[in-house]
Amino acid sequence: MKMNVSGITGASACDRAASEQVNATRSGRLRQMLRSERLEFLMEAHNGLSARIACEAGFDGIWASGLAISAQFGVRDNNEASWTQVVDMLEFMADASDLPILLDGDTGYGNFNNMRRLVRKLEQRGIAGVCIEDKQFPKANSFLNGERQPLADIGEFCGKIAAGKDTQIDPNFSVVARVEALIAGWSMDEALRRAEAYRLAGADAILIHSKLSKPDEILTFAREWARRAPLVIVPTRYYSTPTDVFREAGISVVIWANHLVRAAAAAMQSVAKEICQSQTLVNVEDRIASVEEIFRLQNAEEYAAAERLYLSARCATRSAVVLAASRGQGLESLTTDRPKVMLPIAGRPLLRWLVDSFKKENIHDITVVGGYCAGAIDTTGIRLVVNERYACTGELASLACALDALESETVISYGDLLYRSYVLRNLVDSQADFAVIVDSSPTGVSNHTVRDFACCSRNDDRGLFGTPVLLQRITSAPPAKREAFEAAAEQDPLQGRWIGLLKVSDRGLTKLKSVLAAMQARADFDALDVPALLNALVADGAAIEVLYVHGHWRGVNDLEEFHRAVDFAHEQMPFGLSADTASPDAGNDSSA
Ligand code: SPV
Ligand code: MG
Repeated sequence: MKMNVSGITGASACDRAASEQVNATRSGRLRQMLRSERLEFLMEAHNGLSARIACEAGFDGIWASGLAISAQFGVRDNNEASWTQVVDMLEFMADASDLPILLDGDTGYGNFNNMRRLVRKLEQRGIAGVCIEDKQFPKANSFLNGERQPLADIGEFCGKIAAGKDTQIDPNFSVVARVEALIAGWSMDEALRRAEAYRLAGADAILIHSKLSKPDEILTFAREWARRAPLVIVPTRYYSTPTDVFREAGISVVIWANHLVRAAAAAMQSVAKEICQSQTLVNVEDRIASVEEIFRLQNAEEYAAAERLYLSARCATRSAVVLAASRGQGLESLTTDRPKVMLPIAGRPLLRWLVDSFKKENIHDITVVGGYCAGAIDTTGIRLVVNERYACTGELASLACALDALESETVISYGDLLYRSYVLRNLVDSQADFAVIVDSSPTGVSNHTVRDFACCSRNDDRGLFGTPVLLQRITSAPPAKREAFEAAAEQDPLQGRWIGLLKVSDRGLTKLKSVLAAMQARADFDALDVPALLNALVADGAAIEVLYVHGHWRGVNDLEEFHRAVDFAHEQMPFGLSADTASPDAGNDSSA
């Protein structure tokens, strides 16, 4: 399957703009920029992040500046970074945006042979062109004692240009020849003589450089040159010149050569100083890019989309939703200031037991739907969403609040459950689109609570390799109708009790969402619970696999169940950790 960058949700405008120009190669676009009648601009970038920022700002091309790349490495612009280190950085830059990149290739990093190898490697990495300057290796930046720097022999430099042009495979790859005569204190005639020789040797454009604060010599050169080949300039020193002057002089491309690395340095200096002096982040937080903005620039959203597309079901991220909006009937004395899910059980809130059990099964994306006293829910390791209407709505309304979190295989769980670890493992291992845990033990069936009884296609034969069992319906009966309910159960025997755990596969999730959406249109939606959803799924043709357990879990629906859950939790403690020593408030459960 081929994944188009633009086909992924979250691809930035930068990616989209790039993919729309898919027919114009990067090298083709750079060549167009050099040849176009308009004045064009290249923006300096020095790593993947700055390349992306240049792209998002709207530039059509990038100058991979030698000064900026060496500076971001923390070394001097004297060929201290090796050429392969530069090329490695170019690869990140080319990946971060689809803009054409013109590499500031210094002197070509050696002689004609180094130039040949450089061009081959640049083409392999999708770089659109290289600019080489007529100095000697190792070069120094033009603004550092430029006049003391020896120029290359013209013949030797022409050979280097020709070697590059002969090596390129892509006809649009550009070699720009940079004339340093004016920097080194030579005459205008020498600059023009060199430029002409380089043009004849095959250069696609001439970069004429000047260190003056006025554009005079550049304008003289341009007039004398008379558009024999595209002219490129770097107005770092004569920056105050109105851009229209360059337009009128017939310049093809202006390079803004070092402004992103300088901007970054200024911002980093100021922020580092502020944090160091104030020993707090509070003064800088609002003045710097948010962490979310960094994620966006890294295209983190695309990763999430690709993960959904490519990770197999078994290793896909799994999520869990815990329905924990209720206070808990019959538990009022324990839940004056916290929801049921925060009741301490053997020293830990019920929710912690659940979260730990999920984490053991590699489920780290955990959404808890709170309601009653939601502010008292410990949000460590979970995402809390709140059903604001918890007081007058039921479980399905809470589940609907968490729908956004449902994107991959999901376990939906009541918030008042404790179970042995194998129970969740079996559920997660199920290959079915829907699976539920049903307790077939007598306590499960004849528990004094009266909801969530399961009618299944077969009894629990407690054999290891039974045929798959499917859920037929979940039944509840209010206490007042208990007898009638038991009578009904005799004719239509119940196989156990659904314990409140449901697993839904990626595929099942689509169905669940559509069934839930249909139920949301019902007038009685606010009163509906998860069993109603399970019944609606069955009615819609969903096969819900039943995984039987025989005890080994506890619900917490009233005081008596709460005490039994505490005992159960103590039994689950690791050997050697007695109930009394396992945690500071162990043993306080009944008084909590
Ligand atoms: C660079 O950006 O590295 C250049 C331009 O070569 S300049 O620094 O002006 O020489
Ligand atoms: Mg340079």
